[in-house]
Amino acid sequence: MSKPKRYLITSALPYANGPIHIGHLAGVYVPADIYVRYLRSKGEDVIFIGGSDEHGVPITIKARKEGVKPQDIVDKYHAIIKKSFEDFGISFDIYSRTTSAIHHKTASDFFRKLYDNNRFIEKTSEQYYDEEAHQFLADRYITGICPHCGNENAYGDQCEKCGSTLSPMELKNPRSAISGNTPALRETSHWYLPLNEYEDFFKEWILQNHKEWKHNVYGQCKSWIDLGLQPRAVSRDLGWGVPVPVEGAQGKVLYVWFDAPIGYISNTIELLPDRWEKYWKDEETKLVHFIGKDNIVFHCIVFPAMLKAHGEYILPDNVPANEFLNLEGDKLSTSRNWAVWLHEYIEEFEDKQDVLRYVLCANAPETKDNDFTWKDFQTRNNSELVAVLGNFVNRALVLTAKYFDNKVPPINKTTDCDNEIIGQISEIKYNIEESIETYRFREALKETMNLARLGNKYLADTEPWKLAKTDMERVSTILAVSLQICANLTIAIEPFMPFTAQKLLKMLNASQYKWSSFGKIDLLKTGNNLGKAELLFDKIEDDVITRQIQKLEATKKSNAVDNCKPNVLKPNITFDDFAKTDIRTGTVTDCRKVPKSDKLLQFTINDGTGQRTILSGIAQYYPSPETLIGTQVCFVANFEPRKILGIMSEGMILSAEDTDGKLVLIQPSRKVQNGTAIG
Ligand code: B3M
Ligand code: ZN
Repeated sequence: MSKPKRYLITSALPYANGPIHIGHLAGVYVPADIYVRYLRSKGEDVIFIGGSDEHGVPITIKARKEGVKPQDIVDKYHAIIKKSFEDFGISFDIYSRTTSAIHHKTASDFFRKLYDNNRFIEKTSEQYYDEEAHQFLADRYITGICPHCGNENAYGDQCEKCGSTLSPMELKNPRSAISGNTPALRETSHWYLPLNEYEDFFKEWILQNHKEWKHNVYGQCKSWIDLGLQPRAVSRDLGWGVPVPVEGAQGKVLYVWFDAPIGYISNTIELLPDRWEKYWKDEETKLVHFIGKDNIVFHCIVFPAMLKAHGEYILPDNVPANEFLNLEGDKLSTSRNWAVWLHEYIEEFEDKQDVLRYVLCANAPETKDNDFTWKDFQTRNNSELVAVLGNFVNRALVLTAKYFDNKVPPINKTTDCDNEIIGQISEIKYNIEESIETYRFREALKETMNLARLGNKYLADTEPWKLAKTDMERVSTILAVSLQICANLTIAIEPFMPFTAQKLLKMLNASQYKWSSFGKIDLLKTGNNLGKAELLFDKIEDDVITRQIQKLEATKKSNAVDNCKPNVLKPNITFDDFAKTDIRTGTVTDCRKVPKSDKLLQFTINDGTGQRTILSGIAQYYPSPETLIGTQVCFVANFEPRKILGIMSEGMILSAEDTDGKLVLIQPSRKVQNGTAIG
């Protein structure tokens, strides 16, 4: 398209059924944020839309498991996710949610318009119904035997054991996950978007006119189109979502993938109630969706078909979807807790948001799946951020403090070497622009670091510390040019590392520059005082990395144990079997971390007859163990004593594991005598 008048940038709305991790950041939010910050720096008219996706079956399943309402689940995770984005500087203009009243109205009106214009087809089919729970069962709510591998606990949409995609009708011996009963088949009718009618349009719009889209995106679209597009149901029988605004459609809601992308529109309306249409309905707006590869079909085919069916909206100019990020060689997984959670990272690496942003961008899964390893994280921090960027800035500032009383010296004696360096700044600027504008953020970041490399090389070649004895005019020029490179760096790094850019600006005693100033060497005024030089980055030591790796190893071990645990109830036992276990109550008289262990707490328990020591592997869930002193716990008193890390543990404290794998102590609901038998 010719130069756009304005930009509308969206990033996938994460499901509010869990916190977010590095995979989300690397795949979607860091690239989107880089793009947006760059456009803002260029003075473009841009809005950045985000929000939580709060409908859909997984949220209802989680709520049911936890015995709470779906609204409680989304309230909890929306807040956690929103905070993570703020912590990492993802600069949304709005971060809203699909349970908002504006969204319900927008999605409902959108459906109604398509309905009124006969854009849907209505079809009746048989679906499983739970007669005890009085509801139709979403695919995930039906379990049964996988026809391919015999797994007894396959879901109606997928077998997690062999990975096959299933439909509920294929399951042998289907059961309702709600009541456990065999479901009945009942007729139900739904509305379908006839994607098949748009096939010619997609052939032209994507296959002909968007050959510039990333290979992975274009390739996925092409294979969908080549396979032939099918009508897609846009409603579901479910009690959680946007109600279908049609008479007689009680108990039906819009399918989550119908309402969620409309969330981009709703959130724009919420942000700009009077001006939102300019962004969505004017051909001179450039709309870009940042997403992960699993969302490609919805953003390139389903949502555009919806927008086209509506008729008033523009279509995306690009959908630069990324591939997936793995962690230490394994697929990131929420259910297996195989992730680096952002809310945990920020606690453990306070003020190192930019280090993670940097590593995730430098290693972004732009063209293929990529791996995040803690070793690589450490290396990139120590030998790139500290040794290249931090080192250059520090040398320029420290030398200026030493020779020029911390004031910007004049450029008064240039040589070819200076001029060549100055020329290269503009070249780097051009390379960064070209890369960002074609969504090659890794390349852009590499070029940005080249600016710091250039600075280091310049100082190494000219050696101002040696010239200080003989030629202060040269020293003045070299340090002035170096400081101007630092000022240029604040512009270059801002999209990638906004916190560091601010820190550096403060050290230079300057305020933020626009992109148009990039390449100039008079950004800092001669004679101006600089601020205090601090280190931009600190070295990350081995023990910090070892601790993170150990944490993952512990996860791996506990996953292996979980996998061995049968999914079904254990065989019956007699009362005599049970009576062998001596479970009692006791009061915690002391509780502390076991040195050199991340997992273990050492309890001292008053068991009614005296004090006993018991170790329990729950340290990570009770970060302030001293608060447990005075509370009562339940423990197995006749558990064979054993020595762990040199400490004799005399029993086992009872705890339960909740759905996200966290352990919680079992405690009497009111105080009872110490040593009381449980049974
Ligand atoms: N919530 C899926 C996901 O988080 C979905 C994206 C919606 S974007 C409109 O990957
Ligand atoms: Zn299977």
